[in-house]
Amino acid sequence: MARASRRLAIDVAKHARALDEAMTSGIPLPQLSAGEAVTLVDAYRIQMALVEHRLNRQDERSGIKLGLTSRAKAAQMGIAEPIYGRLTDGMLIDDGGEITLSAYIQPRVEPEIAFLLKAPLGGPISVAQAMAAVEAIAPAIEVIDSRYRDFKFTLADVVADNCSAAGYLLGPWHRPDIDISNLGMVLEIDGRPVQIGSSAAILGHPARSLVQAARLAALAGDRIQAGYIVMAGSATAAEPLKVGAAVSLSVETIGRVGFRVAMDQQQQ
Ligand code: 0L1
Ligand code: MG
Repeated sequence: MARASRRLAIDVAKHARALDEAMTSGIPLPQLSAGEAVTLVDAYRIQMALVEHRLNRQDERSGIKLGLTSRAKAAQMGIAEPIYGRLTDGMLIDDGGEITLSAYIQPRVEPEIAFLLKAPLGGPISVAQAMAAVEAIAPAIEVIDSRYRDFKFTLADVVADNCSAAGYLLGPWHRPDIDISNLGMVLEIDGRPVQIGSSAAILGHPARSLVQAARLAALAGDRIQAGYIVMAGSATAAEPLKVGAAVSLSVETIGRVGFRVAMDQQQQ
């Protein structure tokens, strides 16, 4: 007689704790999926529990991020599916500020567009409905960092690791009626362009990231609230960060945002 195959329930708290410890200790982990089968539903449950650790250390929720929303990112990471992560205020880096590499494991930067929401988002919505919920738009940089060794992961691994979320910067805010469908984006390190792209590379239009976010929120067990920041995802492949680097992003029409990596890597 065929035996019904039963999957053992995954230990969500254990995996969330391990990922949180990897972040705080700076010691990366082997992939979760190497040890056991992890579904996407499991992965979003681990992500939620992982972010609870930050919230228990006094962070507050500030928004969400979409990842893997451009072909360049999908090709770089070998995963072609938009993913949903959670942002907290402790991840915010001041525009013009400085970070230390010792606070991260293997950080990279990505050129993005950010939205500030004035209304909640959820369910199946159109681009026009998504844009009606937007208060403002800004050029933005995301700092990503994988808690897995060598930045190697499956879709479920990276979702569990909160989509590699580590930091984000916001440039000047603008009214949302600016046409953001095809804005030139230049990421510079030490004054040299290292990634050049267009906002059109973000799912064809960055507002489509809002539509995807609204769709994925239920799967992620999350609610997208008014007042949230939404990072739309990178227009290009990510660039690794080095000691002393000056990083800036210029987005046509909407301006610049940037920061510096400290020379002295002692954590402040
Ligand atoms: O924000 C992103 O597009 C990255 C999502 C996770 C994949 C990665 O770490 O590169
Ligand atoms: Mg990103």
